[in-house]
Amino acid sequence: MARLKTAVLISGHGSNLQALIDACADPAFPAEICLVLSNKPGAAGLDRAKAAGLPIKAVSHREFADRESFEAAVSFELEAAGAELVLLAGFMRVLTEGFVSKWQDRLINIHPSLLPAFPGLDTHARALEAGVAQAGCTVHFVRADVDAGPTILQAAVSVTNDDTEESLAARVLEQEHKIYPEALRLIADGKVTISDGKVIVEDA
Ligand code: 4DW
Ligand code: GAR
Repeated sequence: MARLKTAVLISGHGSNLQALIDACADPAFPAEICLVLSNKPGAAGLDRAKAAGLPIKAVSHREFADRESFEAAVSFELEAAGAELVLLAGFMRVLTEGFVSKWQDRLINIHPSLLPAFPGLDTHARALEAGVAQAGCTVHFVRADVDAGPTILQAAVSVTNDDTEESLAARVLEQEHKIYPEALRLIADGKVTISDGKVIVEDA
């Protein structure tokens, strides 16, 4: 069967991208990466993609007058690459309603907290400050409201007494690297549907 053509949007380090690259390296995996696009031309993730022999594009938001024209350029590249699904992996530009509706239900993000807890930045510091016993990460469909949208998968990690922001972030990131490829597999296998604003995962 044809593999689902997936584009990955990044801004930085790209460790989640690497997990996705590693998963897609298995010819039996139901998705393939057709493009890695960064809004930051120097993003380390672009080197990871290049090393894996994947098509890359840098579309610097700084070269556009407004978000809409930046997003039009991003959509152009996604369509040229034949993307059927778009994964945000540490992509740091807010996407407006126009882009989100164009890619409605084909646009996914990973966030380093158990949403709806701790949306936004500095999630680990805020989780520690709040004294939660469980932290984690969420793969979700993207909506115009940031860090909102139907949840596809979550993984929890226990917070320990001696956790720091760094130690907690590292344990959560390990889980991110598991659930993002897992979510991609479920989507590519056609096992993820949205009903009444909530995700239904077949066989889950
Ligand atoms: C996210 C939310 C806000 C900013 C950056 C990232 C989370 C993931 C995400 C990226 N783009 C998105 C989402 C999302 O969940 N929903 C939508 N689009 N619609 C953020 O505030 N970024 C600012 C810039 C930061 C920078 O360039 O370093 C910004 O002004 O866009
Ligand atoms: C990841 O922890 C991801 O969940 C987070 O940025 C990091 C990117 O790391 N995303 C957000 O905070 C979105 N709001 P990576 O570049 O190594 O994949």
